[in-house]
Amino acid sequence: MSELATYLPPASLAASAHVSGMEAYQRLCAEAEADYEGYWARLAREFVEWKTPFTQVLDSSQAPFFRWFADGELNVSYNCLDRQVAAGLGAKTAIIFEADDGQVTTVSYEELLARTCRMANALKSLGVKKGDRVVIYMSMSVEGVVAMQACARIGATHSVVFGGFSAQSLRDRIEDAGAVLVITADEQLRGGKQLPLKSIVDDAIALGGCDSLRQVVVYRRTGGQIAWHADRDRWLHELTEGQPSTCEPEWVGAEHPLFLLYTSGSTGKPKGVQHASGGYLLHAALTTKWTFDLKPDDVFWCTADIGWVTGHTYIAYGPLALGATEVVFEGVPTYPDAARFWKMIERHKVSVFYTAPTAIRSLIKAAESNDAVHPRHSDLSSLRILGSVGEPINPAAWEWYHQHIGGGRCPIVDTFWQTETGGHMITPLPGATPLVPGSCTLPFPGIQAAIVDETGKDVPNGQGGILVVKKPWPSMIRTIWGDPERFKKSYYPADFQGRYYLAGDGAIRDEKTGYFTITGRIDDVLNVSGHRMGTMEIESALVGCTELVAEAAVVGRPDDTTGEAICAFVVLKRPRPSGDEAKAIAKQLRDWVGKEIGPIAKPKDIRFGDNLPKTRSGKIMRRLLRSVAKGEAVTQDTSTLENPAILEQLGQAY
Ligand code: 6R9
Repeated sequence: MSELATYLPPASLAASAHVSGMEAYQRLCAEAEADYEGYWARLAREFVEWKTPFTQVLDSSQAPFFRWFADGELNVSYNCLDRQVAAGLGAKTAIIFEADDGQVTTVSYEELLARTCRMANALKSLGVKKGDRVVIYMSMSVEGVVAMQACARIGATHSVVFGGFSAQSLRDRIEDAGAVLVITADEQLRGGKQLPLKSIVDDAIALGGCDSLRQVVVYRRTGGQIAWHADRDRWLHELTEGQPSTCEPEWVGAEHPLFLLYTSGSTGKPKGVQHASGGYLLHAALTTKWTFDLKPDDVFWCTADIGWVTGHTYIAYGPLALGATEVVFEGVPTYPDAARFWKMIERHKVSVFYTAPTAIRSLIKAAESNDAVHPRHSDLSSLRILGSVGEPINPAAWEWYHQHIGGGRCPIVDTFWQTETGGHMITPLPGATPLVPGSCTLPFPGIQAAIVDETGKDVPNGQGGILVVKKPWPSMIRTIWGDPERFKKSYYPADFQGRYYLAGDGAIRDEKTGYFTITGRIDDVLNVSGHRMGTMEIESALVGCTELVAEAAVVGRPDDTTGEAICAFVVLKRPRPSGDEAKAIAKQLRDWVGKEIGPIAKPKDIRFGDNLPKTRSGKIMRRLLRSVAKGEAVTQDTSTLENPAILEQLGQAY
């Protein structure tokens, strides 16, 4: 890695950056090193407005259930909205919303505050109280952000469920969270298509088990036909009509759960990652400011969906906590054509653009096969900083992004972080860090990232190992909702005597620079287009198709566009199919998984076998399946394999 080109921050950007030059970065790291709690306390006072100032900083008395600023009181929505209005930013544009069909609306801070208050009052009128859980199942919209802010305002804990998840997945999350209310929309618009939302909520409830749920609030987006259950369904516009545009914020303790967000783990059902209010808000605001060097005149655009953590921290909270102007986009990057992003950057004069490698890779492909959608036809001169998140960005995609989108002048911040970490953990700072394509470079100041071996011992640079964080940080996961034991086992395992946070990724540091490169998950979690998917989840969905499937194993294989692709090996309850029959069954199973989990979990490849490769003790040999999935010759030792002939069969196409 050290022999690869490094890109220095442009001098003009470095000169005026919030963190200007490597010495400034190192000073911050040294400050945290010298007085860890003092460092975070200083920033917490600078970035968060407290109703009641905290006197405690880090409380480790119940480790690994760490608490930050616990006796402080605040309101997150107050910090994002009222604070800006009070500072004279009421008329400033908070959100530039571009709809799927290209229609643009802007919302000022004043208006966003009024809409948040009306929705907060509406929720209160339905009896929603502090601590209640509210599921938000909406697509990208101003209302989605308002719903999150309104929950924060009244102290309700939101749990946003990505609009692409199925009724079954939604049901599981409503049940696990014990949600009292779901906020949804009649339908969503994506790529010119009207797709269902409310009917999926109906299906989720019909599956049973949502006993805690009292009401469903529906935002009218398309006006499409939907079924109505007068006893529980309420239109959002009817509820908010006539509600006062002010609402006293509910002051909560810093540890009050701001949100739950379900994410895939290596085993079992998705886990409800619980985040607190104070520490989370601090890191959201702090990282938005330093990592993106955000200034008052910037137009920030994070292309993530609010259904993922990136949309929480870098759409719903971070930019608003700084009084920034941000773009919120309803649609998809390929509609009406694959120049949509570039045209939007030009239209809205976006200066900081944050997206995922999978989007970049698919837009490179599109631009290479159709010149009309190439970014050079758009004026991208407003851009100053680019960002990447969700998965490793391969150097070729990095270089293209740098040259064709950034015009060779914009630093790319490759931000490594997770749902559990709340915000950036390892990332360049654009006015300080020399960049190496493919490396997320160095820890954010104050974050004690390290690489260790299986016993928790530090490994030297140049030698790969397990990525850990040695000290707790303010925006870290607090627990897994309803399952503290699983929290401990997943993140503070006994292997490291419960001392270190285990990220679940492997990493390596460069021998000379000490730069981090993430080498991928070390558990059974796949990363498909930046979305986390547990292989076990997909396997259990497949074997849940009891009419057809006897056994299934799921592995990932590298994919040029999506990073990893899902490959499923299936043993049917009928003889192994071939030709058209195999194709038809594969489609049926893909649709089944789409229905069980959501379209993002549909396996790209499905192979059929009379059996799976197993050891004599009956364990599925996944490492062999990974080779078969890649289409490479199996070179590993197969001596423990009970039925070697099966590998050839599983490798066959149909
Ligand atoms: C923010 C987010 C987390 C997992 C993480 C890692 C992968 C995220 C990355 C990256 C390499 C980066 N990941 N950012 N890998 N470089 N810059 O994506 O959260 O959905 O929880 O996924 O994504 O494997 O462990 P989440």
